[in-house]
Amino acid sequence: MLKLRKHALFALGLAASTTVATLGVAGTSTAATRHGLQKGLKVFVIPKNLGNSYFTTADSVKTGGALLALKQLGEIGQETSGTTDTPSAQLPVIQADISKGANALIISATDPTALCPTLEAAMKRGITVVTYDSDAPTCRTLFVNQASAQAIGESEVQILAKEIHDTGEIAVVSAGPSDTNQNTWIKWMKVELKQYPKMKLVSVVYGMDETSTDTSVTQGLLSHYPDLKGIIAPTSVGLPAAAAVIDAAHEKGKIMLTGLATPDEMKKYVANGTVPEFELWNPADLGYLAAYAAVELASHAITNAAGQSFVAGKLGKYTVGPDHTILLGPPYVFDKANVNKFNF
Ligand code: RAM
Repeated sequence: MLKLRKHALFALGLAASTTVATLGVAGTSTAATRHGLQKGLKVFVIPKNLGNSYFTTADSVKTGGALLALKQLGEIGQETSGTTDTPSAQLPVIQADISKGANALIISATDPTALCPTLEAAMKRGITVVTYDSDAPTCRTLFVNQASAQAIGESEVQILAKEIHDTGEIAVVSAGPSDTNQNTWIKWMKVELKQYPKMKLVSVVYGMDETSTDTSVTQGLLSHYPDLKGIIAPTSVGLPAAAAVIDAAHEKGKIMLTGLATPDEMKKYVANGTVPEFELWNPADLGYLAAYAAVELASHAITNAAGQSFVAGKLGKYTVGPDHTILLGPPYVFDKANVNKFNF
């Protein structure tokens, strides 16, 4: 079993981000000249859907995300997507971005395969395809992974197990049914659950990263499973929505909850005990790193082969690992003692 650790360095990195970012700007432009990164590239950042604050943080200039890195590198960056977490909403946007002359696409995939014919055609035309947050493993140049999927799946189960004393019925409130990231984490949760024979996963429901759907599927779980003891919501929209339902139903303490979400959305639920612990990574760093990787690849400064490395501005040096993947870092556990130190 993976041991849960709190990563002091991560916290330090966030606290120090303003200073480091300032230094990073100067370092970046030098690196750009030295390594011959192209400027003026058209780069589209395509989250699963628009209006999700996790992606706003990952992508925006003001949060230090993907569009800031693109601006610093002299590229033309734009965030585009559909309004629902589905491949049918995301696909036409990707196709439109390609027609607009994209040099690179940075995508959080709503499906591991449905986007592939379009993405493969794009790569044949020389467009760099980088996935971030959620992968399409067979049809991209590189995946920028926020944290090991195995570590996320295992640690989510471990947190809930601690809260319900390893016993009882549990459910998962996920995002879209074909989202690669949530489905991979759930796969690892199921593996980890084998270590907890008294915990039974009774249902996986899909809230579509929409507060209203997350709310109704969580209410549905409460009425269908009167003995439910715990919920894991590995989605930043689902976890606060599920927490609000548990609060309103006065199930606090009877049904324990954990998952993945941004600290700002969870502070009140950590303070009132509804969600004692949850996890995430730094979404802005994820977007920033993905943007650097896309520009490095589109400029042919690196290839996607294991061992290739580059300096991602303020974040420092990253190296391509196995399966054409770059790893941002370990997941971070938030609780009462640390959650108020974060502002995103
Ligand atoms: C939602 C999205 C995203 C996921 C986070 C934790 O914002 O589903 O893909 O990584 O939650």
